[in-house]
Amino acid sequence: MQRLLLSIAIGVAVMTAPACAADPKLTYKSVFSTKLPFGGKVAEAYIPGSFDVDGDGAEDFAVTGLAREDAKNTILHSFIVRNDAAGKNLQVTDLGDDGLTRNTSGATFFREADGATYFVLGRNGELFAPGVGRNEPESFSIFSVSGTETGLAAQTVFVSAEHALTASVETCDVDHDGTTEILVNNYTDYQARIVRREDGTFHEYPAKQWVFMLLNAGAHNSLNFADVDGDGWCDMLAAYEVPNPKTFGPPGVFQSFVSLNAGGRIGKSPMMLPNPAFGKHHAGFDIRSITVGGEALVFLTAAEFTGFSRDGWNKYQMQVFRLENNAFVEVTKDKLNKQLPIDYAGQKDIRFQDIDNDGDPDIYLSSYTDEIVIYRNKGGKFVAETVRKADGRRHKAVAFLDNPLSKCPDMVVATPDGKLERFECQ
Ligand SMILES: [Ca+2]
Ligand SMILES: [Ca+2]
Ligand SMILES: [Ca+2]
Ligand SMILES: [Ca+2]
Repeated sequence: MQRLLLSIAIGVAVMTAPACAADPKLTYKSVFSTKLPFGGKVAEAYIPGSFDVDGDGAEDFAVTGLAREDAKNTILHSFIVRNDAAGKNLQVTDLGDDGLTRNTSGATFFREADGATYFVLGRNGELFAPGVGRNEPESFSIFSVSGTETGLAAQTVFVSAEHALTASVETCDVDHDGTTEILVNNYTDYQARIVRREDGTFHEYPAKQWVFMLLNAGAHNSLNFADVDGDGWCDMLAAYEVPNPKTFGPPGVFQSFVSLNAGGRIGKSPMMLPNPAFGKHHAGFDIRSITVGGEALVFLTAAEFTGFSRDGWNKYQMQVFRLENNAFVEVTKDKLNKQLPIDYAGQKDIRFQDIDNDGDPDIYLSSYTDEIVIYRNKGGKFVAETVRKADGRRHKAVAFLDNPLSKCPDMVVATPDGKLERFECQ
């Protein structure tokens, strides 16, 4: 009898073990797809921002594209899309002429204290070489966005008269006065600007009133805000793409740094990130920061530079740093279980979001690789997991969108053939 009970106990243990697995792999089911009217030949699609515009709990998002390399006159439409929580639907709103772009490296949503919600779209006309595409829309636009019964509505409230290659747009209330500062950075004149709403209209200022920056050393492909030291004020993170912008020659000194906010102004003294993984010739792309378990971490994608061509960037990888005694220490091997195969790194490639709904931030790392892979946060270590196998399309544009009716965030994918597909978490 004793042996029989033991057998039953073992049998139960074996049978229940798989069902009790703490964190089964995420699975997604395709529930809807639609064709986007880009109006031109698209080489890549991007999802550069997400935000719950209409306040129904389901995150909405933006879609832009990169025009095909062999179609110099092609400009593309940009869209904001309502992610309908209850239905199997995606409602697409075209941003019209003020959203036309050949490429974009930066876009973001933000909401002011009075509830007004805006979408800022950087419109970058460059086509892989300096000076090309300068006759195309080259600006940035701000749209007032809101929810309606049929989707989202967008109205242009500002178009910059400056003509510069917009490298990024990021937002933060830098000085805590209740008004959001929009930091617009560009490739051509290296003078970043701040745009902010005052008395109901938007005004442009030199960024120096809010941000001391190293402006002349190179193009900041990535400037971001995050509170790295936990004092409640947003700090600035920067990663250089090419430190010699005038010649577009090989980078000489890699610079990637964090500047802390001191009483409403981003400080003068940058805290450099060490970069032991590369030699002299390399560059930083995206740089982001989150706090995990009370510990501030900075994530950087970087690559080695071997020549100014499309094949000139190699050894893409993500590095992780921790702030210790006012200095950054690389902790990549402690925080990532492996390097994902990044073919190309660009803006907004590192995104933090709780993708598996366990309360801890996970990471989606965008790339040109075919699979869709996330890093799941397992006790502070980020472990790679493939959530969609290769299907022959390059998945640059992927977003995980909070949806109160789903088990975990929806996955939305925009593909270079102009399709937009929504997947539900099972
Ligand atoms: Ca919504
Ligand atoms: Ca402010
Ligand atoms: Ca801070
Ligand atoms: Ca999580």
